[in-house]
Amino acid sequence: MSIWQPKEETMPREELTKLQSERLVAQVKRMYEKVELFRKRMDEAGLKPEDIHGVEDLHKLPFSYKQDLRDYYPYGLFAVPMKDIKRVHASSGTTGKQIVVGYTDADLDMWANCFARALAATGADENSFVHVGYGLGLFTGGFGAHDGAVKMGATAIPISAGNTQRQIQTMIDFGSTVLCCTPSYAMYLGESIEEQGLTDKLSLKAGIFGAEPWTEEMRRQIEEKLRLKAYDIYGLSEIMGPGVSYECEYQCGMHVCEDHFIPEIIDPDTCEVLPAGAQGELVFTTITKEGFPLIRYRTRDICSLNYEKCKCGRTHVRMNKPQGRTDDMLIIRGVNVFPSQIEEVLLKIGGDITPNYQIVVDRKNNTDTFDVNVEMSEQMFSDGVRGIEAVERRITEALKSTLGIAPKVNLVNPKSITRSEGKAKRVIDNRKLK
Ligand code: DLL
Repeated sequence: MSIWQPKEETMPREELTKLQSERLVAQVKRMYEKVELFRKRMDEAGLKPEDIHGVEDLHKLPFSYKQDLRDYYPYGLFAVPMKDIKRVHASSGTTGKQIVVGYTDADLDMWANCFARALAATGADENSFVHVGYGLGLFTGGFGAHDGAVKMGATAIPISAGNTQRQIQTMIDFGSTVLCCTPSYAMYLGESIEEQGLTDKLSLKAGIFGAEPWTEEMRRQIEEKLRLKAYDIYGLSEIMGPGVSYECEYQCGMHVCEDHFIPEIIDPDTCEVLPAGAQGELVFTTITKEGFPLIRYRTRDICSLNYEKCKCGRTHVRMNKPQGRTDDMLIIRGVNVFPSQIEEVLLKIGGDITPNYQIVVDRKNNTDTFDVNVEMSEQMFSDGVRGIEAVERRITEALKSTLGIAPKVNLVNPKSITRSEGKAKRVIDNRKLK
């Protein structure tokens, strides 16, 4: 597979650390001058830009949080005049006010190159047809993938998300070779294509899927249904959107574009920086962004970093698949539950059930109720739904042994759980309303 920017992506670690240090020092200085909140936090910590000499001083710098973006909504954290901001994106998230981020020309160019790195890592080149099935709009997914495809010189197909039938027709007629969308939508497309017997008509070689957590088992199923190799890609609006990190052909973690973003793993409770390999909260510092730079941004994503050499030749550190978010974790009857644990169990069971599920949590008589609704397979449905209770019991047992508590499992009809073309909504927590 080719490497899009070999000089940057294979830079020896020593050189990379030097580059990061220079960029960090300059970024801190610029932000101290231009961003009021950052200056205030530095002053409160008794720090001056001159105290930061390189990456070895990173841990001294103050953290930043999603709440900061809400407090300074919409443009209060931008570090350049608005005339230099060429595009804004926004993320609504699942709770709270939307957040806004802005990019200069140089930022957009950097982002396009990062996504092109991810494309090149799948074997894509100027002869590829890149089907952009992420939403094109304020969400960063669509434009990130589109600009990356254009930067590479491939043919971009900016179809955006939604209208499954049109997606399938376009994919077949236009000869899409790389599919970019969320893994849950890829699964949905795969199911629909399989049902219509159109699998043979596809020209797909690779898929670049991200924006939500997904398991290895889901990867296997998507690969089987769409006959492609599925790659993971990670990003978040606050830092850049898709392409902050991406998988290479060895698929053993996602290479972080370390010439632009410095990752750290911290203990979310004590805020202490953890050693390489330890699992904790991912924190990012942008070191080249002009429009909306961030220092030590708390992503809330839980993962670990691997600095070992990768067989692909890239020297950039790999982060493993985020295992969930510190704010995604449900506490049900005192037990920590991550939606990804449930997905893993359902995928392992397979057979009569699909991995389409929704968790519904509520509180009745001061006790948490915990339901997991799972769609049965078309096969089971057409067989007349025999043995439904036995299957529900089997799932309950499997979930209980993984989670430590037993949910009430309800098998529901195929395709009855609402799907969105974007991210899947896996959790309904009605306790928050009470
Ligand atoms: O989801 C950016 C993106 C678009 C990434 C397309 C990849 C592909 P946000 O909407 O701001 O941005 O959501 C960011 O989504 O903090 C993670 O919790 C989650 N996330 C993103 N990629 C992955 C992934 C985009 N590959 C939040 N695996 C992040 C697991 C992911 N979680």
